[in-house]
Amino acid sequence: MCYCIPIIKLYTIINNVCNRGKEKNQMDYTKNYSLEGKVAWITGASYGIGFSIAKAMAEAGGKIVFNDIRQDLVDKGMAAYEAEGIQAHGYVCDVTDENAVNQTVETIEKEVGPVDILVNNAGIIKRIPMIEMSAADFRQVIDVDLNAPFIVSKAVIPAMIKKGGGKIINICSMMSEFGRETVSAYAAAKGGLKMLTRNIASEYGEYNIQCNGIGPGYIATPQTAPLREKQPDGSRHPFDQFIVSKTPAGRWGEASDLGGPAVFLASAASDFVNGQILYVDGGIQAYIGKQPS
Ligand code: NAP
Ligand code: GCO
Repeated sequence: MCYCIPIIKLYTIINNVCNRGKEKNQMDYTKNYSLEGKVAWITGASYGIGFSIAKAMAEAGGKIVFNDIRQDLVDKGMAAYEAEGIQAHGYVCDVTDENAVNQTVETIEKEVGPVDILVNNAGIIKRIPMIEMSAADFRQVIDVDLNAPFIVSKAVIPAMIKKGGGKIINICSMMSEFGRETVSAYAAAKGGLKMLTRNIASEYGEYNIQCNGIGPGYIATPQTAPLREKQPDGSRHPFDQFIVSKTPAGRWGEASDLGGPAVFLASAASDFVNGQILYVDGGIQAYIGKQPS
């Protein structure tokens, strides 16, 4: 009498039961990172870091909203999202204009739904030695990089309170911690943005709103293109060589490197994470740097 058939059957049954349990655990685990049905507004996300964060949030199930300062740029952004198979909602809005922001929030709430996840991504930099920088230029950087995250966060928090919670992610910077030549306004803004992040976390945590920051290291986007430009003799920009030598990962970051950390901070998986700045910098802040050869 061959006993192998019942043994194989028994093994198959036990195997299925164990795998079902594993699949269920996997399902539960990924559920925590899902943004299914959440409205995510990533400011200034026609391209660059904002676009990559939006793409990752769409892949996690989020409904994507973005804005830019001109209709032609919004149209370009919409086409870029469509090319990725993402049905985004794009609006013309200068994030430094409080009336425009409040109007845009009203329109988003009507057309898409209340904002569940806000990513204050829009930002500019002006690289000018401080004593040569005009007060107007300094103010403009502070306006976009610090005042705007205040304005937009203030506009979306009431609906988040009403809804029982929300997520705010401020795109900070290594310059939230360090200075360097020519970026005084930017460092002041990003340092302030770190503390605004901590204050929103402190003031609105009781409403189940988590406010955290992401501090990208040096990322290859249009904003840092001048720091990576080839020299007239075809050699790499000195700053490019400097950054790569200071980064244990030995490379510039890609905008896509920020997608996963952003989805984590936007999801239920980070519901007890509040007021933190998550640095995504390839290890640059941990590293004293390689001895020059
Ligand atoms: P980027 O390529 O220059 O893109 C910035 C985006 O912000 C653009 O879409 C821009 O739109 C938009 N924007 C600027 N001012 C705006 C305003 N007043 N209203 C609405 N949108 C506005 O920059 P990025 O490298 O992707 O950086 C995105 C964020 O990450 C910024 O906050 C930046 O400070 C931060 N960051 C970047 C790095 C890096 O290495 N790249 C590192 C750390 C932090 P327009 O095209 O219309 O100007
Ligand atoms: C610069 C760069 C940096 C990066 C980024 C680093 O001129 O030093 O633009 O500021 O953009 O903010 O985290």
